[in-house]
Amino acid sequence: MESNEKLNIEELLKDLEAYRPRRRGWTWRRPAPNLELGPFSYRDCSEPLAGKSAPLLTAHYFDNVDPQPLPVITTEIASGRFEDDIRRMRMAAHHGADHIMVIRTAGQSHFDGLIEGTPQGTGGVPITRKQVRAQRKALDIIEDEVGRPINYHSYVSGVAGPEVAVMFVEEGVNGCHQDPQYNVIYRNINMIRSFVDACESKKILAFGGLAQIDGAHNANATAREAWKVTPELMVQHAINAMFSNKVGIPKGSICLSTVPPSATPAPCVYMDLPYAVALREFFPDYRMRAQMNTKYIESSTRDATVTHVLNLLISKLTSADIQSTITPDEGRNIPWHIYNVEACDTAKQALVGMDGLMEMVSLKDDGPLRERAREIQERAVLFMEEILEVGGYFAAVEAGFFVDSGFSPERSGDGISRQINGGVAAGTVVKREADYMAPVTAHYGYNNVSQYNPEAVSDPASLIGGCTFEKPEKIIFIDELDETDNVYVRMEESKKYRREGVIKPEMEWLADGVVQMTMFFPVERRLAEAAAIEAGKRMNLSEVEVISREVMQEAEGTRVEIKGKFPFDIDVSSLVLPKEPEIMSDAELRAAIEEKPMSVVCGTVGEDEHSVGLREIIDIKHGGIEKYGIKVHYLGTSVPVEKLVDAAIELDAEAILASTIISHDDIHYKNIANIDRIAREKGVRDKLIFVAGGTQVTPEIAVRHGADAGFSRGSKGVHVATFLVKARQKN
Ligand code: Z97
Repeated sequence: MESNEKLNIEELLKDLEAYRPRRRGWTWRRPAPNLELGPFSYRDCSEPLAGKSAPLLTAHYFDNVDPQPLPVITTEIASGRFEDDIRRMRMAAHHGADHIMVIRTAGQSHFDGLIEGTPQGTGGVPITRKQVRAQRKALDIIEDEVGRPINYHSYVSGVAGPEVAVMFVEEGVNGCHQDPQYNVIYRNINMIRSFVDACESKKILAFGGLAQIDGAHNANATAREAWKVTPELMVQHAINAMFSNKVGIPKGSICLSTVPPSATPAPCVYMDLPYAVALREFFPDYRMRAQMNTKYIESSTRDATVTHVLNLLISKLTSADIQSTITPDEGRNIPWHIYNVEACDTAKQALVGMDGLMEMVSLKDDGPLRERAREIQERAVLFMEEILEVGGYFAAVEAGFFVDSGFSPERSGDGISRQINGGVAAGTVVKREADYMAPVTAHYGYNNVSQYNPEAVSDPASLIGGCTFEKPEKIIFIDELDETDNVYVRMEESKKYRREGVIKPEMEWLADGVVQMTMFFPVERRLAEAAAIEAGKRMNLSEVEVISREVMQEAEGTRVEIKGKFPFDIDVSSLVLPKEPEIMSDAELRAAIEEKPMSVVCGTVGEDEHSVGLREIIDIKHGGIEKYGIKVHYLGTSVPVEKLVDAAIELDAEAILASTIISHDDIHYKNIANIDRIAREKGVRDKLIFVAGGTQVTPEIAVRHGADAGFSRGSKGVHVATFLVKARQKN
């Protein structure tokens, strides 16, 4: 696929029935120590992308290098419409994401079985086979484009967990959240059922080579005072990590969350770093996934970004293996394309910016860091001992041990309690019948195959000629079940925006019309919010809502951000595009001047004391033409036009740059014409390049009056330098 070509979703959905994933299992980035890219050396980056990507904004100053940090970078995309999320996945991949999590608040765990088709979710995407297959297929195309494998991820939760796990392995999903404690605590699914199901799920995930992310960090997001649950986080991790490993998932595929339990104005690094260090120390062979703070978060992107960067500092100091990037989106609850992309860039920028940090600093082996880490570990051990004292995990859950906001062993009594015999699907775990048989690959425990054929014990699926893991053609693909709620119906509604050269602004769904605006009103918050909504309505926006506000000063004013829907279509063919100014690269310009030096004379002509505009065009400090090695003779302001021409002759300059700001009686154009005339009279016009500039100068009119080029408002040194070098080449 060419990078200037759109992903064709209709095409993608064709022949899905026959689509098979290319591989199973998770992929880590490959380290590239001592990487040389452009003018720089990097110490802890990964292999650069082999294909297309979107480098950081400032990369154009540095040969457009696009170093990729070592951790896998996650982005969470699940807007409710998987067909639109696919486009966002491509954007995110170009900005450095190689772990795409389809995980939000759809409440998949409330579904009691596998669902089919592509119904639209609210605040998330229902995980169906078709949706998963279409996205994996799209990611296969995207990974070819960026030149790096992309991990696709969702979650194995709820009563249908094992079925979902099977479907994930069949469909080439590469990672998932799987933690029975999540079912128990947050979804009140019966604990016995959850743990039995988890055995089966984990066995399947182990077979498929998926990376598993624990659910412990949810305690942090739920507890009233999140920083106090750090001992419990370790306990929850210990339970799920050891359980998973015993079932067969290798330690290196089990990812624990170094979740930051606090945010500024708390002294958050002082509080969060010991937790991350404690976790690393306790679980040395496991992988660390740096989840971000999602609890103490506001709807300001600035605020969320600073929080994210502080989280990234912890990641750097503790060598996180996977880096999450959810904060700005989750905090604002506006899961929009731009925030996924921005957060991926934030992670890339911060991690690359901290490249090599650990060669210069190290974590102290004594002092508060180790003491605090040790304290969390000790409290975690005590917690575990208490669990044993009350009779084990299930009893401890009943007793409300978990998500209690006390700093264990203190307890506040506000923990979440669930009953051993209660919850969704209680009493559904039954003893296997005597003739039970499970002729499948990857099954937990006894499958009674020998009773049917002793030779099939090592390959139970051979009894049925292979299961869907070996024989994907046995998978039954159900396209759509709901005639009114499916991808085709939705795509029909937005058809014209896909084909007919009509566009609309968009934040998450094609042609959703959503725009965001920032404004400031010199009044207090409530008034400012009301005024912002009124302003939005008068700008023809519908469904106007305030999404963020920040008081600058109670009496002096408030910053308000609104969203609303723009009601018009824009016909692309009706748009007139201004000509793009020609720009040579800095290196090209420097090389051209080095090869053949150039000197110019310049000044503001006539009775005109303006100097700033011309200074900006020439001065090295502001990216003026001096920067490229052009020698500039600046004659000052109110320079008589004749003097400018004489100076050019005397100094053997190649060009005249005349700045002319005052425009009454068209004096600016008259002066341009005068310079041209005098140069002709003196017989030097052919040898000189003559450039005129000023805020009121229209380039075409300047040329009509005798200049070789005119430069108006917005012109920069690089535009003038490019013109000079090209004009000289022509001469
Ligand atoms: C993260 N931002 O990066 P339901 N299982 C586990 C979970 O943690 C979750 C679900 C299932 C977060 C992810 C919150 N976590 C968002 C262990 C969700 C999803 O089907 O929506 O009930 O569960 O980890």
